[in-house]
Amino acid sequence: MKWWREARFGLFIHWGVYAVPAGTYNGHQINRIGEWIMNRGKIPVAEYQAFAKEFNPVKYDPDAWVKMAKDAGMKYIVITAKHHDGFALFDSKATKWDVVDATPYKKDLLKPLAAACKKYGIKLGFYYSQAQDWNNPGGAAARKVASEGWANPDSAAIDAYTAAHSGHWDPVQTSKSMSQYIDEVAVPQVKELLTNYGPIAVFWWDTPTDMTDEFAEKLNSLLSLQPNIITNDRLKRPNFPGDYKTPEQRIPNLSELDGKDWETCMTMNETWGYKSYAHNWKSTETLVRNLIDIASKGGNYLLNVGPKADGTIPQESIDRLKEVGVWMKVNGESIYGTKASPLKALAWGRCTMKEQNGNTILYLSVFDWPKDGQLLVPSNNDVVSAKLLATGKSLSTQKVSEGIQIKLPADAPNPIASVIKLEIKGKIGSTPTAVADPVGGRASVK
Ligand code: FHN
Repeated sequence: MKWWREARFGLFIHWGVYAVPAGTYNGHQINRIGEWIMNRGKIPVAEYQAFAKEFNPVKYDPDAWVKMAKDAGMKYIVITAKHHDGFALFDSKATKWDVVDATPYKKDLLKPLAAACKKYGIKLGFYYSQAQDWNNPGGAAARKVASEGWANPDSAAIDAYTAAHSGHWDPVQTSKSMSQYIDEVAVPQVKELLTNYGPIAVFWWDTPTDMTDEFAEKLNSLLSLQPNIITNDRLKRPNFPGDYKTPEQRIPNLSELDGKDWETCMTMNETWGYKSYAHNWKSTETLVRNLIDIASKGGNYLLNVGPKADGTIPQESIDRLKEVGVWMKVNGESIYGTKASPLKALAWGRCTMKEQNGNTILYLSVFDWPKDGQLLVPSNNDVVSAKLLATGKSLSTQKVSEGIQIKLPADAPNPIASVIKLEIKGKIGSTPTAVADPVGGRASVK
């Protein structure tokens, strides 16, 4: 887990055939996340598979994708090798429902991505939907009420069918058993992913619908093909906890953390897979502050992009990642290899920590620049040095009864977050009265 704990920031990529309908089916905008369009829209298997004929990512540039992640300050990438629609982004011998056999593109998408990751020193992880698979017969389908997808006049009949067929809506889906699906599709595909793409750093399971411990063990045992691999906690609960927990679309409160490793995965807009009309983008300020907030609590941030069917990433995502990279270039040392804040909640921002040569380095990310130019840090320790990362300029400090007071310049170097590197003697001692948390639970998610 060492590299992962130091990395703190990764790129999630949700990409597949769902990028073709991009949220619209038969003229209806289908509600909720884009990669679920087949299930939410109750699209028959043959109709959905026809979308693959239009999946032709001729503009796919894995080198540029990986460079984009690296420039944003990300250290690893996790891509949907296969999502719930069962479509494999790789050349799979286990099924024809893959990019090579079912699309005009006909080329493995993961091979060149693995090569680019190697070139740029970025770790590669595979997301794999081990249980849900709506196209390969026998795969599971989480049951969703039809009318939630769109005002389908046939909703009542469809719902009766899905209730009687464990969530499935097309007879083809249940033409094999789940046990057959596990043995004939999931096991061979996981083997392919663990043998054909060089070193794989992370295996990211998702939604253990209808999984059994027996199925899970068949998949889990394959991980020995990559002895250094780490996995998340979504293979099958509770007996396969993996290496880290995965809060989704939210940053946990301090009270929820239990000492286990964790990673918050999050979208930049309101969907993982591309939807042409999803424009509710988080600001760069939110993204940077989320990353800082997560690091201050000892977690990782896995931030998603949803590429289009032509292989391009939405410009809004590219722009934001570029801006996050600008902040990371100056302030990255306050994120990488840091530990959770030893201080209680801080009114003006967040704190991360490193322990070095018996001393403690506190990285103080100031969100709300104090109007009186004085930053109060609730620590009794003696100060070794204090400086602004943005300018390298030393700052004067003074010990007061409530802690250490740092004198700041009048203006914040960065309105999103300005970082002060404060080195103090020894380990953090008793913390005098901590300042109340104005964010209220500090669970800023948006
Ligand atoms: O159902 C999926 C969803 O489509 C998406 O992949 C997210 C990412 O964490 N995981 C599942 C929901 O928890």
